[in-house]
Amino acid sequence: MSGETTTVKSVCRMCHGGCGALVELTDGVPTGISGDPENPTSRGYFCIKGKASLDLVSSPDRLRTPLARTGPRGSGSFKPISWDEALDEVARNLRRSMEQFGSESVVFGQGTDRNYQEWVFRLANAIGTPNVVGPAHVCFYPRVMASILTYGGFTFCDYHGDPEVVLLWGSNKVNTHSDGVIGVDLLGALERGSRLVVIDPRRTRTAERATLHLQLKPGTDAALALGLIHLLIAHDWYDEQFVARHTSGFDELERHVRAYDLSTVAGITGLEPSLIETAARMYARASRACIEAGTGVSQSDNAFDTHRAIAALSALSGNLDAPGGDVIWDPMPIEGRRGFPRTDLLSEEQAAKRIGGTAHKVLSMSGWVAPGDLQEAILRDSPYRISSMVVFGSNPLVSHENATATEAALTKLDFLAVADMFMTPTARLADIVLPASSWLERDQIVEFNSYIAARQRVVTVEGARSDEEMILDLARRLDLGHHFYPSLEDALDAKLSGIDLTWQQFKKVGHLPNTRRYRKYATAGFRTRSGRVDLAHRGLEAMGYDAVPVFRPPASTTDELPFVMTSAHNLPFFNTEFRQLPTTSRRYREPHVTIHPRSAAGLAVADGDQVEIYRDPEGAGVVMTVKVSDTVAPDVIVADAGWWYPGEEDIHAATRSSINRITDSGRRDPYMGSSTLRGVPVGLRPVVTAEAEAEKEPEPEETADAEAEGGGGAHGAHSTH
Ligand SMILES: Nc1nc2c(c(=O)[nH]1)N[C@H]1C(S)=C(S)[C@@H](COP(=O)(O)OP(=O)(O)OC[C@H]3O[C@@H](n4cnc5c(=O)[nH]c(N)nc54)[C@H](O)[C@@H]3O)O[C@H]1N2
Ligand SMILES: Nc1nc2c(c(=O)[nH]1)N[C@H]1C(S)=C(S)[C@@H](COP(=O)(O)OP(=O)(O)OC[C@H]3O[C@@H](n4cnc5c(=O)[nH]c(N)nc54)[C@H](O)[C@@H]3O)O[C@H]1N2
Ligand code: SF4
Ligand SMILES: [Mo]
Repeated sequence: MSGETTTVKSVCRMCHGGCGALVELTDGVPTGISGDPENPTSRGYFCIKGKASLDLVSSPDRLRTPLARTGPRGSGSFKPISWDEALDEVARNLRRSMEQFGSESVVFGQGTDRNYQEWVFRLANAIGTPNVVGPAHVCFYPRVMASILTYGGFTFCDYHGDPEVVLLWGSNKVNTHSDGVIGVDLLGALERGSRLVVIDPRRTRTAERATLHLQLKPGTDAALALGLIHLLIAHDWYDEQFVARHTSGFDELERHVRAYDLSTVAGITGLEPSLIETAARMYARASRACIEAGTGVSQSDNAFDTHRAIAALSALSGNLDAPGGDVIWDPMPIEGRRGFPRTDLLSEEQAAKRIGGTAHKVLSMSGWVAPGDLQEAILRDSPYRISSMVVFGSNPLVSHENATATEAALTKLDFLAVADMFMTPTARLADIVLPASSWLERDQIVEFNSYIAARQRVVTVEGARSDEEMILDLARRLDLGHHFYPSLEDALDAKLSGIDLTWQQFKKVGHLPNTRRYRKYATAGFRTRSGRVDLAHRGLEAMGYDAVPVFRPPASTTDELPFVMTSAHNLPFFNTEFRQLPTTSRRYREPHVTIHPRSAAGLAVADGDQVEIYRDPEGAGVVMTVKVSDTVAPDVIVADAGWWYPGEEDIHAATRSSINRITDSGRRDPYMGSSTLRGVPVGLRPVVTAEAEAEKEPEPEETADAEAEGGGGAHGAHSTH
């Protein structure tokens, strides 16, 4: 040991953010990690999850060998096998399913995007199955498809163009970033004077910094969006020239939103009329304004139309593709998300067989299957038998709605393989478990709208492989190698050929910015069929949908289910991840449900008590720890999503606090199949056991959430006892 220290630059992937990372190695072993001050996007920023990265490499829980099931499904009995044996077994089962029941009987599962998603789609297309299931329906795609159908592209807030006003709508980007460290850009814009309007049923730390906080009732966003459109038109606050030249369907939308007058919208959303009007004026009168909409909007049966109404607002206010507004970026000339999946390999006949294709047509256009549709298909063998599934980087037993149906469906499959870094509850159900490498162990091109970057392998964990390598190997075993590349490096070279760099050269460059161009429509029009912004959409109408976005009221509370439950993503975790890492779970050991002081008093519960959240008063609920806080309204509760206990071997014990045990796909968005995960009527009952009494620990002074959002007030509300 020489004690020699080196530093390698890479790009963090503990969330979607992609912060520049400096990894310090001593004798080849990672000993430190920090933000890269030279990274032009993140400029040195690094959060608690980024700092936890090295735990991934050292964690005793990391899977380091492929496993084959030896006991009944879910029993957790596995034996170690070699990579060759494991991949042979996966390939053998996929072949068997394809031969017996057709290619469509093979399904791929993919979680939230991890920069290899396009590989999974390419494998599916090469095999000839149209079925890739994932959380797209409640994550990014309601927003993506609403923008694409309305104005032919996807927009991002142009923070560098200094928006005067930013609408943070069902999104808390300061905590969640995504797509290129948006939180850092947002904070920069605020420092330079942008004013913030937050639309969120929860008073987040970000909301406390806002000029206006519209604390609406969960699930009423579409009514608010239509009401804002109404105000813009009624007050002549819209960009008439833009509307005349570049939109279609204005009159139809105008007639439709007349029903959403100020007092109606105030009644639906629970907001003061004057607050709505002030927000409308502030947004519309600003010369530059953008909207950052998130999963607060996407996780409901009104997801797509709410995003469509928000897209219309951007157009009406004249901020579309304008400086400081909502800008459509041209893709960079690399073979990335668009080209790499090779949709041309999937025949029209096979594409038409996509599960949920007739029920949720717009989601299907994006290539995804909604979990609810897949659960039904598997359990009913309808429209055809689903036989095998390979899951890459997803934990559906915790992340998909309706855990009971998910478990039944996964258990019914003839064959299930799961690629993951850890033994998750989903992996416990698998026949074959494939140990995946972490971001520190990978060569990968990170593709964002505003730049591409090189994530380079820093360290090797013996036994683990990247998903890309697994897919290359599987393709070869299925005689589909000719649709892929001889090696990962060949694939990376091919992806970069459009910018005339090899992977080895790009690693040295590290980061390449995209060029931003405004108002491209002035010469080229919008990339819609009409060439305009479709405020009323004839294509959707022809598919049997409403031409204009509509408001669907959320389910009402009842005497038995008096609370509206919503959720948010936590700062120290990433969806269902990192519950086993010391750095992230040190201070945040249990799932919390935030309850207003008055409601807590009514239930006779205080900070640190356990409550059960239920949908069925007779049935089992989900157990969480109470956090009493007036950051929510008395009839609203906010439950942590994605919770499971890595220490528990039994699947049900491990998922006892997973909120998706009580969500379902009963109320779904007609376009996207989005399930209602936010805005769910629930009941609460205290859990009183002697054990709970004895185990009750004092609440930590500062939660990790408080650390992130800057300390002070919001979550420090005192117990009512
Ligand atoms: N009730 C409720 N449900 C929700 C949400 C909510 O807010 N409320 N949020 C929804 C949203 S937006 C999303 S995106 C989904 C997330 O759903 P998922 O994507 O299923 O969940 P994750 O926890 O992000 O990732 C799952 C697994 O990927 C593994 N993993 C990480 N990196 C890699 C890798 O490189 N390769 C492989 N093979 N495995 C890897 C992790 O160890 C983890 O077990 O959940 C959705 N579900
Ligand atoms: N730290 C961290 N970062 C993450 C993730 C994570 O788990 N942790 N997950 C990643 C993923 S997969 C995604 S999709 C993104 C999501 O990123 P965001 O869209 O920012 O997601 P959330 O923080 O879950 O939700 C945003 C806000 O919606 C609010 N909300 C809840 N219900 C409603 C409602 O009915 N209406 C409105 N208007 N707001 C509502 C919540 O209170 C919350 O503050 O974050 C990504 N980044
Ligand atoms: S914000 Fe995301 S990318 Fe940046 S350091 Fe944190 S986890 Fe890593
Ligand atoms: Mo997501």
